[in-house]
Parts: sequence; structure tokens; C-alpha cells
Amino acid sequence: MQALLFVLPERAEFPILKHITPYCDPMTEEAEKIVSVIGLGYVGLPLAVRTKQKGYTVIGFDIDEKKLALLKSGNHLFKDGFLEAEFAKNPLELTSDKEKLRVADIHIICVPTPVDTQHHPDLGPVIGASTTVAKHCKKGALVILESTVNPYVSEEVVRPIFEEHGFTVGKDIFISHCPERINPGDEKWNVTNIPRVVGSFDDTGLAMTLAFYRSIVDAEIRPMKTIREAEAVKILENSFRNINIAFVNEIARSFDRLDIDVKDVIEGAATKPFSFMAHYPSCGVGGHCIPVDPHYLVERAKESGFDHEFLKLAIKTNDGMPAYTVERLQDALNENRMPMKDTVVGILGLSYKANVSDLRESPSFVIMKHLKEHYCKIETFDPHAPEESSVASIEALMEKSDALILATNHREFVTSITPELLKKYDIRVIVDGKNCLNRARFIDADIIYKGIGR
Ligand code: SAJ
Repeated sequence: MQALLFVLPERAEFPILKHITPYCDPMTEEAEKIVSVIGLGYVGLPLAVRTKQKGYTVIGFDIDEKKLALLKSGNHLFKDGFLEAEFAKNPLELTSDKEKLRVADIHIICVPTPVDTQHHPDLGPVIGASTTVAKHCKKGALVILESTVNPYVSEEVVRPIFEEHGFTVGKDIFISHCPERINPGDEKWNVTNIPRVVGSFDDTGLAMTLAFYRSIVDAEIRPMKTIREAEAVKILENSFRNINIAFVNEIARSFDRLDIDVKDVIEGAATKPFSFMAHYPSCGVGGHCIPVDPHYLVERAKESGFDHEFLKLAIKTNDGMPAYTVERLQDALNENRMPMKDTVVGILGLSYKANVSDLRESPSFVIMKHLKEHYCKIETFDPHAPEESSVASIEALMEKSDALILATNHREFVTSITPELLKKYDIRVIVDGKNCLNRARFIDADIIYKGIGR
């Protein structure tokens, strides 16, 4: 069992921390640590397993009984190398019983933070989980929010919930923020080795949180001066990615008119070993992070009287890529003297990114909306989402399709979508929404190939 000693952060920028004792655990120094993880999704489950692996007693809490039943049967829905290796070896106490949370010394909230149809942040899950913990946690406990939120949520939303339940932050409850950084499908970076940032309302909470993450993560755990800074780090890193993708999406649309292959140019620019970071154009930006997180900042900044014009333009640029992909199809069909109306378009890929089964905010569905507006007929196949596919294989899709849009660069498609296969099914038009195919081979085979920026 892991005994947790709290040590002061080494960083000089925190002189104030030097004035508190080297040991600041308001509980007992040698106390065993019981950790609850609230929300067992792609963030919470690996965190719970890693925490168990490092010797803690872990309570895995979720409100989804179906998910709990799946986990209790030894299965999960996440493509995560660490989970594949460690899930079975580190059994968790899995429950939806809130009473079981009372024994925990540390509660970690890992619930979704989606946006609604108006792109307003939906903090319902965060409020629900915080209220559950506030109603069922002991005095002296540490509460860590990992869900991605905009600056001020911890102080304007989470903290008041605990105060309304009789807690005094910094005295008998400690609240911190450690934004999650899980990258689904990433075989290299996972919960064990991704550096983290931590912010808290007070020095004790900061020291406790640093000590916990330093006991489970083999990477830098960086203390931030305030909890707002920690919230802002995650929003900044994902907004950075959003605007850089938007930039290359705009470049791609320009290069399509200039007959320049944007993928070659980006790879050329990437030979510069400094001051350049490659991002790639595509049929759209999906997932639960990149298209979503920037809205948190835009909406909160608006309340403070600041309008993120540049960030909003980037979001708008990315949101326009599915429609642009359909325009590329229309150009290709025109070249082949085919109408859009009643043409059967085969969509290769429903997931929002390669080699995962996650459909959230996937551009594929926006592409389909636009195709329907042009009275196209649609067939779909995604090997990672067979239940949502209209056919059961690539060949079945080819059989039914007059033209193709590759919307997700799953490894299965990169290897098997060839000019020979299209010829076999008499398909002469393909739009490569992820620029992942060999353009020259298709053109040499007299197939009308359109990429995004190539
Ligand atoms: N995409 C592009 N061009 C790019 C990169 C991505 O169009 O150059 C598209 C993808 O196809 C996808 C969407 O953007 O539809 C998001 O892709 P992503 O690779 O950013 O994947 P996510 O959404 O899983 O982002 C996660 C994020 N991790 C966390 O929020 C903890 C993000 O911060 C990471 O930077 C990202 O993984 C990553 O680097 O892979």
C-alpha cells in the first residue's frame, strides 16, 4: 500500500511554500491513501488503473451501470496500450454507490465537458460530480478536477459547491486542478509518462496534489502559481492546435487553386528543425478536445468583455472543412460528368481520427449532412465502428458506391484503398479527406483524385 509523504515543490518561484512545514498533510503522515476516480472514461479509467498499480486503494466510480458491468466483466471500450497491459492486473473497486466515496482521501473528477449545440460549455457533468463528492467526502480530503475547463471554473463553479456543503477550502477541503492530457490511440504517451501541470487554491492543496501525481507519473509535474493558470494551460494547448490546423486548412484551400501539393510543402517546411511545427489539413476537426475546448475560452472571455476574433475565425475555418470536402467531390464528379443528385457516395471512416472508434464531433457526419443537401445517396464503412456503418466491409462499400470520400485515415484504408481496387469496382472518383493516399498512383491510373490542398 502506498504511504504518501507530501514534499514541497522544488521550484524557486514558490517561496511562500517554504514557510510551511515540509510535511503538510492535514491527515496523518503515514496514512494509507484511498483514491476515488469519478468518471471511468478514456481519462478516468487509465488514471484509476495507474493509481492502483502504484499501490493505492482505488474506488472507480461511475453513474453508467452499463459501463460498470462491462468493466466488471473485464472489458473496456478504450484503445489504450496501457489499459491493454494493466487493466486486468490491477482490479478496481467499481461502484455507482456514492456512500462508498466517504472513505477516500483523494477524489479525482474525470467527467466530460462537452459544449451544447450553441457551442456553450456544458458544465453539467462537472457540477454533478462535484456535488456528489461534496455530499460524500470526509473533511481533510483532496479534490482534484481533471476535466478540461476554462479559467475560473474551479473558483466560480467547483469551490462554491464545497463551501455550500460546509467546507472551508484550504482548511478542511483542498481543491486542485490537473488538466487531463490523454491522447486516445497514442501508443507512446499515456497516463504513466505524460508531464502534467497542477494548480490549487492554497499551498497545502498544491503540495498534496504535487505529491500525488509525482507518485504515479514518471514525468515532470509542474506547479502553477494559481488554479486559473492550470485551467488556462489546457485551453491554450488545445487552442494552439486548433488554430494551427485552421491555418493549414486555409493554406490547403489556397494551394488547391495554385495547384501546389500542400502535404509536400508542409513536409518540406518540417525539415526546419526549429520554429516550425507540422499540422495537416483535412476534411475537418473532430473529437472531444480540439474543436470543443477553444469555445470554453471564447465564451468565458466574452463575459469579461474580450472578443477572441482570431480564435473564432480559426474555429470557423475548421468548421468549414466538411463543406469544402463536399465541394472537392462536386469538382471531381463534374470532371467525370457525373451529377451529385442520386450519386452513391461511399464514406470511408466515421471516427474523428485514425485508428480509434470515437465518433464524437466527427467531420464524417457533417460531410454526410452536406451530401444529403445535394441529394446524394450515402453508404458508410468504418472498421472501428461497424455498428454505425451501413455496410460490413470495404468491398461491400465499393460494390455499392459510384464515388468515394475517405474521411478517416485508419491504417486499414491507407493500406487497402488502391487504384486497382477502385478499378475493380469501376469507381473513378475519390476525395482523400486526410491526404493519406498516394496521389500520383491514382492519377497515373486515370482516377480523378482530389485531396485537401493537393
Ligand atoms: N487534425 C487535423 N490536422 C492535424 C491534426 C489533427 O485535421 O494536423 C484533426 C484530426 O483528424 C481530428 C482532430 O483534428 O479530427 C483532433 O485530432 P487530434 O490529433 O488533436 O486528436 P484529439 O482530439 O484526440 O486531441 C488529443 C488532445 N489531447 C488532449 O486534449 C489531452 C490534444 O491536446 C493533443 O494535442 C492531441 O490529442 C494529439 O497531439 O494527438
